Amino acid sequence: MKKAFLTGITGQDGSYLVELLLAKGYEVHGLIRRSSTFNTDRIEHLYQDRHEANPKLLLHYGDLSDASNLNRLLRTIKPEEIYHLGAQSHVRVSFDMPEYTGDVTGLGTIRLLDAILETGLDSRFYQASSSEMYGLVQAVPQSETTPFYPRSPYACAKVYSYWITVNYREAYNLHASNGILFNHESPRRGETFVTRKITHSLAKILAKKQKHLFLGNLEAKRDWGYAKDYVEAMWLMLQQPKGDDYVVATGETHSVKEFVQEAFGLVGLNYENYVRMDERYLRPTEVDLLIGDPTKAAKQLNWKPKVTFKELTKIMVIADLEKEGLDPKDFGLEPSPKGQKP
Ligand code: NAP
Ligand code: G4F
Repeated sequence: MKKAFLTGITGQDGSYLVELLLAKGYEVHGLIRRSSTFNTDRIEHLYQDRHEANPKLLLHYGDLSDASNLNRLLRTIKPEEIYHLGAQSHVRVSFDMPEYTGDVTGLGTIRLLDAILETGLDSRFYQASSSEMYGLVQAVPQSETTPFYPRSPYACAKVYSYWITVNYREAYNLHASNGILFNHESPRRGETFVTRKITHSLAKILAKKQKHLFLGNLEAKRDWGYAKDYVEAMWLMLQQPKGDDYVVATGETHSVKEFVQEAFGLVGLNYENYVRMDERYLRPTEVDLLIGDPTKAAKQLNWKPKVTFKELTKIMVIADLEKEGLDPKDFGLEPSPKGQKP
């Protein structure tokens, strides 16, 4: 039985990846942070198997700022595959906490890579790189050969992590890969990222618990895909004979305004009656346009996104209506599939 170790297991991507790995028969070990409240909501349905702890899902306390803990965990677990998803992942917040973001999102990666070297393991390594690294884009669309121009402390930290992963692959012959993932969303997306903020607020507006939705820049464009599709690409990268770097994207771009329009339109509302501008959500430097070229992933990994922009918006709107106790049928929408956590 293969063993995988995940950082960021409690996050959006970690929760979908652990589902995929358990379904493939892996024993999954995840790093979790000690918190004064539960932070395992997204994986609770996997951890508890008929009120017993799932023997194939093991959680370990730790933190990306704690190198000795990471070393100890790798030495004892000896995973064949490591998926490094943990990060301070919010771009706007990285302007408020630049040093912390550099430490966790940047140096956290070297702590993990060094732990692989020091323990002498030949674990395969996945680095969660980001389309934010393209920032002020130098080409349209962006591919594996497009130069980076980061526009936030978060993106700068991710550029460091990208290059240290390449460097360790070349210097120490590690099987290490960068997935340069463009934005990917789902009903499990954190509520402060724009897509989820929109669908969550829409449900609250319909439930009469909120009057307005306050947003920043509506003109920014993103290449939005579905998180469940994207974790498959991560797994595929670690099944290749050698480590490499891949763009994972849909190849389509839409503005924030288009997303709001689509979401509100699904329930018959005009977004202009609800959306208000709030300067607090603007960034000192913005990333105006992202659109990825996933040709290499399609050719080498045989990976393709399955869910379209409109389908993604619908999945998220329906899930948030249901969370608010509203019936999607009342708005002409089909409920989420039964027996699956959206
Ligand atoms: P997310 O939902 O924000 O999850 C981040 C995870 O990192 C959480 O499990 C969080 O733990 C953990 N974490 C944060 N600080 C940590 C620390 N100091 N030590 C240990 N763990 C820590 O992010 P996501 O959307 O799943 O994204 C996964 C990864 O892909 C991130 O590295 C992100 O930067 C990158 N990425 C995401 C996208 C996207 O569109 N989603 C695109 C490109 C790249 P808690 O639950 O305890 O907070
Ligand atoms: O949803 P966002 O916060 O995502 P952003 O900044 O693109 O970053 C996400 O995707 C990256 C991949 O490219 C990841 F690496 C990163 O970890 C994260 O997952 O913002 C998207 C756009 C931005 O242009 C922002 O200015 O939406 C705009 N926006 C407008 N109003 C807003 C808001 N963003 C947020 N979070 N909140 C708003 O009220």
